[in-house]
Amino acid sequence: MTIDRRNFIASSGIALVGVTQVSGRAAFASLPEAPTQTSPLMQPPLVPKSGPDYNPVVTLNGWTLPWRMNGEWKEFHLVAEPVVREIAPGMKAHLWGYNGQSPGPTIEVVEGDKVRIFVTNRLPEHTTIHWHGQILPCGMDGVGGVTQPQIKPGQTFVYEWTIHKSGTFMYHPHADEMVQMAMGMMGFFVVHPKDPKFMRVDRDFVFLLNAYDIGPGAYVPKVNTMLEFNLWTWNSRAFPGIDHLVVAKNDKVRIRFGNLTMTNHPIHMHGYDFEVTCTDGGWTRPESRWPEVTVDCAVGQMRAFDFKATYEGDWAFHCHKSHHTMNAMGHDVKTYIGVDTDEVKKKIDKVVKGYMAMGQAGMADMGEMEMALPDNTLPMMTGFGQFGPIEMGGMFSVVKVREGLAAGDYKDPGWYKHPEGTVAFEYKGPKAALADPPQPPAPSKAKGARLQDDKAGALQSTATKPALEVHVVKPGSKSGHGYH
Ligand SMILES: [Cu+2]
Repeated sequence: MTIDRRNFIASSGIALVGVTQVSGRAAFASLPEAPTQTSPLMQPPLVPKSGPDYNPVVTLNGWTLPWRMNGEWKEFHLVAEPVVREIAPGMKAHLWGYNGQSPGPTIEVVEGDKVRIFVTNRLPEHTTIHWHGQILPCGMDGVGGVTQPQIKPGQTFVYEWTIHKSGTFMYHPHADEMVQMAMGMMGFFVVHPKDPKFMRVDRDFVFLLNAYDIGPGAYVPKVNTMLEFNLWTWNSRAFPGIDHLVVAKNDKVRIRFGNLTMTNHPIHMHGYDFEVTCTDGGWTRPESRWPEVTVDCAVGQMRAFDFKATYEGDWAFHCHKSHHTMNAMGHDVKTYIGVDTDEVKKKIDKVVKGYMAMGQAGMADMGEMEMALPDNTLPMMTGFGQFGPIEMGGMFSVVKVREGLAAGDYKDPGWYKHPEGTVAFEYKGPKAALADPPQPPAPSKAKGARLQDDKAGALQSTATKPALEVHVVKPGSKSGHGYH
């Protein structure tokens, strides 16, 4: 069936706006195609085939939304819908997103473009889209109740505006926000400068910082969580599922990110200093820039930094909050440093088979152990590099700088081959006499261990004289660790 303009506008809920007031409100013969993406892996950048030239961005573990030209309008079609997202190999989450993925596809346009974005709602509840950072007519701002009615399930709304400025933006719902963002609804929005030479780089990576609270073995995020998130992700992926950032030596590189979690993230890159060149407010003035190796990205902010890839290597790139570089299990583990857990293990093993006392000498052993986990659960820290376990999770990746990569080659080049004599090494000469390090005070004489756990509760009555407190580590137990 062909939809004429009158029917279309009425059915899409924008009948209240006078048609003559909006010059671009042309007749729509049909909705643009709404491509979907099933792969959680990085898709090749979308090189522009017409219009102004620009270097397209690369979305970590994501993709760019194709568009069609309709007269002078660039038309996109976003579909808000339930999706299944692989957070990392071994764990899938049932989220809400756009066009088959969470986050939704990256939208790329050029300063001065006339943009028309169709938004179809296939969620079980209403939604809207807010175009974070864009200068646009107030009625296109996407705030449910304030600038438009909510988009009900089954409805399609149309957003139209002329793109005023280039820069780094995002989109997200402004309807039932806590739930919809906790479920993964968000996407990146990049506007390239009209002048192809302005601030041009060779490689331009984008991702959104997001977080989930998904219990071990579960598939759906707890949407009422305010601070106690247990999965810290970039584009809904946790290490080791996050793409490496592959760049050629001497490339001009930009990394852009936006924060839609409920806490700040100090994003740190090894091996380089960089300068923040863009925020969601626009390009920073050159005289306002200074060198950094860590840039904090507050909630609802976006940052882009630039550097020249002078130094070859595998450079760690991560959030500097160390509990944001671990996955769900780590949040329930207590401190055992300096505790002799052998006796306790024997006792607990009678109640909880296979109980492991972890962390007597720190927790590094968890990076390597093959622990039995519930289905659909990521280990707390994991991943192997060329020198052993990486002991990371969450918001962690590696910037791989290599000589001689072709432009547009984003394939993983493997681990860096260090030139001889440039890797830290073990000293094997004579040992120095060192004083014994101080020890924490020994616990008072133990006759038994006090066990703190529902299942171990029965044991507690038989155990006498509590001496050391042991928490049985099992999936699903919840221990608060305060504000993030
Ligand atoms: Cu963080």
